Parts: sequence; C-alpha cells; structure tokens
Amino acid sequence: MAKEPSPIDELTIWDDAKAMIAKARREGVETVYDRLDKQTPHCKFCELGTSCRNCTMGPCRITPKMPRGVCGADADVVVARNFGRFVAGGAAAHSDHGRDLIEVLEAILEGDAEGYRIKDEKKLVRIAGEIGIKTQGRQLRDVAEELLERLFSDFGSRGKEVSFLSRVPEVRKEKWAKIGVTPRGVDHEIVEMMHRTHMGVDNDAPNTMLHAARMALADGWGGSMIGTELSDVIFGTPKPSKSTANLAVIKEDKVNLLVHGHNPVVSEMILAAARDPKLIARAKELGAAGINIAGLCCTGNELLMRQGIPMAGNHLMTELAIITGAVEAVVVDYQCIMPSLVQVSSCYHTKFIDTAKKARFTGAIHYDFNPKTAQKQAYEIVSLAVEAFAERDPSRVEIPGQPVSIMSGFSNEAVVEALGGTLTPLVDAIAQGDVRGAVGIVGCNNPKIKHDSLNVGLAKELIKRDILVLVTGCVSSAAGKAGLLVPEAIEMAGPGLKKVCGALGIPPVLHYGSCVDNSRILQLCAALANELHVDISDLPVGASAPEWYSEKAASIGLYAVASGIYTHLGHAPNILGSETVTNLAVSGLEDLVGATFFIESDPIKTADMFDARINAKRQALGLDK
Ligand code: SF4
Ligand code: MSK
Repeated sequence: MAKEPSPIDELTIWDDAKAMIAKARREGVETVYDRLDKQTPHCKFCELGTSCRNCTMGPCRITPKMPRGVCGADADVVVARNFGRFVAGGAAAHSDHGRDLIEVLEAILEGDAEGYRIKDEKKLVRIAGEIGIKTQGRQLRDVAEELLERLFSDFGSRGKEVSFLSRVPEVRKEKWAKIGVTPRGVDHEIVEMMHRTHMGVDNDAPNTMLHAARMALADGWGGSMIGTELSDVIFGTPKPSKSTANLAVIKEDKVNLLVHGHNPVVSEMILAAARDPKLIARAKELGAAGINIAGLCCTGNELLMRQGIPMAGNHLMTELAIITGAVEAVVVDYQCIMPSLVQVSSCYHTKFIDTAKKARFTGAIHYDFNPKTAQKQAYEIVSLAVEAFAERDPSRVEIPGQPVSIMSGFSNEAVVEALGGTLTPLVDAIAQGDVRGAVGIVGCNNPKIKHDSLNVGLAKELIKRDILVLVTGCVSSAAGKAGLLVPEAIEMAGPGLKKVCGALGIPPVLHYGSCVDNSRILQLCAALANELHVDISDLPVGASAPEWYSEKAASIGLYAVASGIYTHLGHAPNILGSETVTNLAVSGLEDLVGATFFIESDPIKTADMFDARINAKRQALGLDK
C-alpha cells in the first residue's frame, strides 16, 4: 500500500514553501519530500557507516556476527575509510571551484576573457603581499602573474604548506605540525586520502581521521579561500547592500531567470546580459515588464553579496521556485543542484540550462561556458529565457507572499571598514561582554529535518544571548526570510548585541556569503586570535551546520574543528557504527586540536552548549570573572 504523504506543516516552517508543496501535490509534480518518503527507511549499514564497497571481494557489511569484511577490515577501519572518502568529496568540490577562479584570472591575464576584468586591484596586491609576494614598485600584471603561479601550486604536491597559512596564528601552525596535519597541497591531500582508503593501505582509524582533518584544512585554508579571494579580486569585494528574499522575489510581470549552483563566473555574465537594452526591449515586446534575475543557493549568495540580486531561496526551495510556474529559465553551474530540477522544469515552460562541462544534466540545454565566449553565451542564454516568456501559462502561475527585506555583503573588509578601520572595536565589545562571542551558522537544508527550523531557531536563540551570528550558504536565506538580516532585527537580540549592532547600524546576524566564503569566517577568527595573541581555540567562538546534508559541509565542519573551532552538527554523519571514530570526533579531537564536534538536534540545547563553551573561553581569557 502506498504511504500517505507527510503533512505539509511538518515539512517546512515557511508559508511560501507550504503553498508550493501543496501546488506540487495538486499538479502531480514530484518533489524531494515524495522521494524521501519512498527512500525511507534507509539502509542501516550505510547509516552507521559500516558497509564497504571499496573492492570486489565485497561489498561487505559489518555486524556483531560478521565483525570483519572479507579483507579483515573491522568497523573502525570501514567507518573511517568511508568518512575519509566522504570528506574528500567535499574538499574536492570546494577546491575545484577555487581552481576554476584561478583559471579565469589566468584567462584575464592572457587577454582571453572578454567581459571579465580585475575589479579589485587593491585586494589582489594585498593578498599577494600576505602570501609573501613582493609587491612594492611592481606592475599589477607582474604581481598577478606571480600570484597565479603560487595559487596554482597550492593544488600541487611539492609545497610544504598552502599559501594562506600565512594568516594562521603560529601557535596553531605548531599544533598542526606536531600532529602532522599541516595541509601541503589541495590535490596532494585528496589523492592521498583516496590512496589511504584503498584496500590494504591505512588500516588505523585514528590515522585515517587525522588525514581527513589535514585534507579538510587544505580545503578551508586552500581551495575555498582561493575561491573566495579570487572571486573578490575578479568581481569585487562585497560591501553591505540591501535586497530581498523569498519566493515572492519572482515577479509575475517579468521574465524570471534563476541562477543556481556555486560559482559566480557564469552568473555574473548572465546578470550583465540581462541588462542589455536589446534583450529588455524584446522582453517588453513579448509583454513582460523587464528581466528579473534572482538567486538560489550559493550562486545566489555570490551575486547577492556583490550585486544585491534578490534571493529566491535555499536548497529545499529550488524545486518549489520552479513550481511557481513563473520561472522562464534556471541556469546552473555546479554543486547542490538536484537532478530532479530537469523533471520539475519539464512540468512547466521552464528552460533548464547547464553551463559546465563537468556538471551536465541529462535533458538540459547545454552551454559549454568559458571565459572567452562568456559574453556571447550569456546573451544567448538570457535570450532563451526571454523567448520562453511567450510559452508561460498564466493560469498555472502562483507566487506566494511578499518579499522580505535583507542586508547582505559583509566581507571582512566591509566589517573592518564599518568598525573604523581595525578590529579593535570588535575586540573591545567582546572584552566588555556586549558581544559575548560569535557563532558561524552555515550549511544546508536536509529534507529529513523540518526545513529551516534549526537554522532559524538556533540563530534566534544565539542573538538573544548576545552572541553575534555569521551566516553563509543556505542558512543565509533562512535568516533573511526570518527577518534576521536587517538592522531592525536588533530588537530580537540581547541588550549588548543590540547596543553594538544598533550603534553600527548592522544586523545581529551578518550575511557572510556562500559556502566557500566560510573561509572569510576562518580568516576573521585568525585575525582576532592574532590581535589577541592567542590561538583560535582560545576564542569565544563556535560553528554550526544545523541542517547539513553535503560532503562539502562535512569538510567545512572538519576544517573548523581542526582550526580550533567548537562545531555543532544537527545530526551525526554516518560514523556511529564505530565507537573509536565517534569518540574521536566528539571528544578525542579536543586534546589534539583544541576543539570537537557536538551533535544536537534541539536548537535551545545547542545554544546552551555554545553558551557554556563561550563562557568557559571567556573565563580562560580573563574576560569574565
Ligand atoms: Fe569488503 Fe575489505 Fe573489500 Fe571493503 S575492502 S569491500 S571490507 S573486502
Ligand atoms: S548551497 S552545500 S546546500 S549550504 Fe552552498 Fe546550500 Fe549546503 Fe549546498
């Protein structure tokens, strides 16, 4: 007998999402929730991490009656290997994204990237200087070429450490060196993980886990940081600006084109093309009032941070956005794009367009996007969206609610500027206890968790306790929709945070960007630690991924912990089948790197845990008696 679909009220906290899930059910469009129902219950072995498919003597499942696989691997080895490969997927995704930005910079320098340029020259020179490149008296081009070489080499295997370790406090680097987790090169660490997890290589679970930490550090301080910094160099360093969020940013009277994925290289060009007077005129000829570009997931975050485009939604809103019936095109690059979007698009007039050779979707319109031809391709893509407006069926259009105001664009540079040029006022506010600490809430949605309930619940609970919140990735849309990303949200904050944010005119929850931009948070922590002459693990800070789902989030969590940041996960990764691995994650890492993971599904209890940790760190720093 077919299962009853889950009650809509249990699936999400948002009215716009509820309206679209109901519409999907009326119109017979399958969503992620229907598929989750069909996939539940999941395989217990896979949930525990105790199934292995690493060779054809298996696959093997580890149980008390069958405690070893055919090769002899026990639960600890199998779980550690699986987790290692899981994190490798995430580190690879962020880092390959970072490398794509280096290639765009290379194309710019070779004169092969019409439409792209170095927008923030000062930042290019500054980051070059930070990694030890001589900048004084040199032409920008020479500095850029050397920077390019250095960053390319961060992916290789000959380096002793990735370049941006220049930002890390010495005491932290010493800890890493002592336990052998200094990240040498991005590809080096990922390849080594694939090697170690082959049958018969690394058969000591803690050893594999330490390498997972090293690999994650290569992501955070390498691949992701390169992605963030070069995106700023090429497209501009974000500054605070206002925008709007939720499904109501999709406009009934306009051609709506949604950009989705992670890399701004395609979507920046799409946005530029959408401003072309010829395309706007054509849209008007077809009866539209104009062309509206809105964002989904992290490509949305990238464009929101730098260009202020409105945000249609996060991970679990991507299918629902199309179900409004008012989306002419979804243009995707890579990561977190559910393959189902092709089928959902085909239920409407929506053109689904993929743009990366390495991220193709069967059934999509494909553009092999590259810097050389980007302008022309972007024009063609926007033109496809404009022409699709004529195919829209107005009787199927339903756009729920009203857009909510948000403020975005908080790069570290913007924060320092808002503080008057140095971090000292923030340090003082922390010392005085007005800001008791800070927590980065990052990551995804997961249909196993009521959509955005934890993301929003935790953010609200923390600001009440005078803990500043920084959000990235899909949590930023959630915070925006909940009204937390505007200066007026100080009314929901505790008295200290209200005073500090009120004086600066900023929200108590700061939008810090996309998933790779978690590197901005790392950089901020390092800068604060350097300012106070302490280790990152001494700071009253934390990180959380309440509704995470992806391999990337696992890598982010692990690089946060390995950097010394106490890190919360709303649900456990698939490691519970090994006591050794689980204990290492939730307690053993404390001795090695000064931080651990903790798993908690209740937002209030999670806030309590952060509170206790922040109190302990404040006391150890002598800030509270
Ligand atoms: Fe089984 Fe060992 Fe092969 Fe894994 S590596 S499938 S545990 S025999
Ligand atoms: S998009 S990794 S669902 S945050 Fe960066 Fe959102 Fe998580 Fe993808």
